[in-house]
Amino acid sequence: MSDAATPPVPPAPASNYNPDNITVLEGLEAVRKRPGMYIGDVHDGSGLHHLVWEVVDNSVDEHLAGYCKRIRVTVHFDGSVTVEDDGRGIPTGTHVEHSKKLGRDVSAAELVMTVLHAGGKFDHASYKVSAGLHGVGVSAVNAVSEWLKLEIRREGHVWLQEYRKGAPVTPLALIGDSDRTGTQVTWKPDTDIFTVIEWSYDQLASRLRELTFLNAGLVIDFSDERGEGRSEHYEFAGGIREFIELLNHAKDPIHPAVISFTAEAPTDLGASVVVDCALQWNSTYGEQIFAYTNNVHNKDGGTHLTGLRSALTRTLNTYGTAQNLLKDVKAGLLGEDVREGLTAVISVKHPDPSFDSQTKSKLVSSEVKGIVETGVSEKLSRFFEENPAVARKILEKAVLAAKGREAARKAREVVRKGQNDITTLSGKLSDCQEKDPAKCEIYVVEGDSAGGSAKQGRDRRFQAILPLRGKILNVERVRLDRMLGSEQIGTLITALGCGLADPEDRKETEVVDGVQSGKRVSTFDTSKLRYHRIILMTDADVDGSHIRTLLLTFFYRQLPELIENGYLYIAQPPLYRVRKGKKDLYMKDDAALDRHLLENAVEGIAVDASKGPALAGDQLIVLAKRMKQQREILGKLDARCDARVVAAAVRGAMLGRDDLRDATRAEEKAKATRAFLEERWPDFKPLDVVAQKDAEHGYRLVAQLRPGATSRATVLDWALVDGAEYQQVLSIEEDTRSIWPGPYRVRVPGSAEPVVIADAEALGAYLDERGRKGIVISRYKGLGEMNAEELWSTTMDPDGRTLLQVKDEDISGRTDELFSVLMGENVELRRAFIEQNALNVRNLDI
Ligand code: 0RA
Repeated sequence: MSDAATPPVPPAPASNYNPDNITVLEGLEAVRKRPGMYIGDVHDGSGLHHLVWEVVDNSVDEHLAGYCKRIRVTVHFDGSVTVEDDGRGIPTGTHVEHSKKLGRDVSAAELVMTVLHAGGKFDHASYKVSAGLHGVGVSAVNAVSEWLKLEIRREGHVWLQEYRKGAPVTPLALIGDSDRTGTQVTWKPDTDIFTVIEWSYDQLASRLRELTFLNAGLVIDFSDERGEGRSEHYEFAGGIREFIELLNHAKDPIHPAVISFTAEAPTDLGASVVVDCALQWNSTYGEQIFAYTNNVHNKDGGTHLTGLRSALTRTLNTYGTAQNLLKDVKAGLLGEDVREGLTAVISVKHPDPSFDSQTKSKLVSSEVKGIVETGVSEKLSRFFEENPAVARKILEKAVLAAKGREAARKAREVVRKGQNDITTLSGKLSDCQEKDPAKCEIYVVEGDSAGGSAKQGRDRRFQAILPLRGKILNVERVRLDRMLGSEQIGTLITALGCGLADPEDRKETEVVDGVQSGKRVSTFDTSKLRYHRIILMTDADVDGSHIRTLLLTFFYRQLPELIENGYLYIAQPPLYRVRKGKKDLYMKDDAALDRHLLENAVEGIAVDASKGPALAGDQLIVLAKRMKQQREILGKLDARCDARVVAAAVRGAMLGRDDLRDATRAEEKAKATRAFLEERWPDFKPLDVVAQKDAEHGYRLVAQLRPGATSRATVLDWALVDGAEYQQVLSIEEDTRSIWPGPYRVRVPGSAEPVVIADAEALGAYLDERGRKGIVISRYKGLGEMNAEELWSTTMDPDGRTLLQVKDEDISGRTDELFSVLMGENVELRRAFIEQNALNVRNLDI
């Protein structure tokens, strides 16, 4: 390629790069017109997160084809996302067939980015298993992006192409050399299409972790550059065995090693069906089985799950009978007995699976049941023969479960008989007058004193109060029969009125030979529920969050239907009271407090800039917020390159990414950066700031230190300057300079002389200080610190309160793990967790 002394310089972006690509882009126009059909709901976040899965799935396919080991996913602070892999890289060469059709040279890469479903078309052989959820391809992501950058490393070179709303705005240009290979896509979802761009860390993290488990050997790094910044490294050589270890890590396994096996069966479709299964029993009474087909979770199970269940029941009964371990259970073990305390994953790779619906929630390929059942029965029987001590423990557990089932049935009878007798609640429940459940609310309140204020403060027409004394029984650690005997839980169940579902009813109906025998049925009766808002109201301290977690555990484990129907809420008492003179204001969180402080800061003042209109009120707030954001981003970037160097490049040189593509411009910017550093931080004063050649990307600026000077890294490279964070710092700088440049004169009421402030940075600091003048902030610790009137107006009045609805999004991921850590038998883990979170109690919010 180009000579070493002159790095390649791609042409500057032109917005009309491709006048003749209308036909290709018609497909993408369809995606923009009906995004819901291609990527899902654009309002509730599901379509948004699908974008990541669509891109990541391509990288996972590259892994399944044997070429990609590592995937890196980064959420940037502005809502853009990067997915990078070390696969072969999308081919960059001209695609002959399409080029003929279009009458111009077009690369395979551009086709992948602009033609629906093109991703796999060029290379069928390596796409044995498609992980794609929707399978529309990266081009659909491109279509709904405000902008997208594609960077490919392949055959020694680095290529870059940029797009806007699906259309290329630059050609695929060779920009440097690299001995690595891979594909990197960065895009920003278009706000014309998505109403909210809010990435859920937990949703992304748990799915990426799951993908790593399901594909042994794959490594995924995830980082979130928003806020404080967080990151995860996922690498599980043991695959789903390690998944089981994690699911059980806060529990108490009854046998040390996870049992796992693989079975393979040929099909007439060419590729065979591969079954991976891992299981381990623990001392709890719950059951967790996750079923997957081609990396997609089938939340309603299907033929693989049915096969696994049959194999378990059959194998345990056969082995138990042969070993004379079932004398006490005459009728034999039921499925639920053998699955008590079981954690299992069944993962199937299938060349052509069928599902009951587009969401792939249930696998219906009938041949899979037999393949799984035979495979698991054979391997588990052999395992039992070879490990008789482990087999005996598992059988003993199942026998206890069968006996407990009988005891629980009796206990439930007792509760059933008593549950409709609301008179037993007198003295405990303060009921409301309204009888229509849709209009009724029940506040479940921690402790008698807060219960007293709530009783006085409530609107008794539709708000009921149920105070709970002390800590309720830890429902994770006790068996159903004992839990139902607890007074606190009994009172709660009676007050709700809907009873408890019989676990028998909650069992899934099964698919037999591809025929679904019926929908999930339950005699559990939500129509008897007496309140459609069940509101948990606990203190914002460690005890309060513990009690809240206990209650959530109870609902999550025993009454999940109430969560699924959206009946469960968490009250949000204010966190701060701001007192100014005699006036009190309440703030629900730090963001609200910050907003208030800013309003206080700008009250009554006006600021003259050296150019442009005078600033007051909201305009000042906007400026102050942007200055604060600029400071925060600089603080974060400090981890990658000394913030002083970054600030100097921005304020002293206005260094932009295109400057790094040109030797002369890079040199000039380096000088200006050095001059700013010398003047602003004379102590730091580097020896020099120079422009160096960068193999992969034009140039980079490097500050060279004096001997003895200390600093973090001092390299400003393409990745940093082209990144969302630096770009934001730069754009804030450009805006303030062009619209409201300093120095500033602040006019303060009652003072004749204005306060003169040199630059925007100092103005931000001045406003920060002014915001705290004359006010007293106190942080609430408990509900008991509020009187009835305060509690009503801040937390219970439907016109002024905020309620957090409890959602049940993530059964396989963090929610369940969190419950187990907090509620399980492992005291060490629990203590560590609570200590870790004590200073940050709101993290316990689920
Ligand atoms: C088409 C053909 C080949 C690879 C890819 C697409 C590919 C796409 C993506 C999207 C994200 N990461 C990706 N990695 C690869 C085959 C290339 C060859 O045969 O060398």
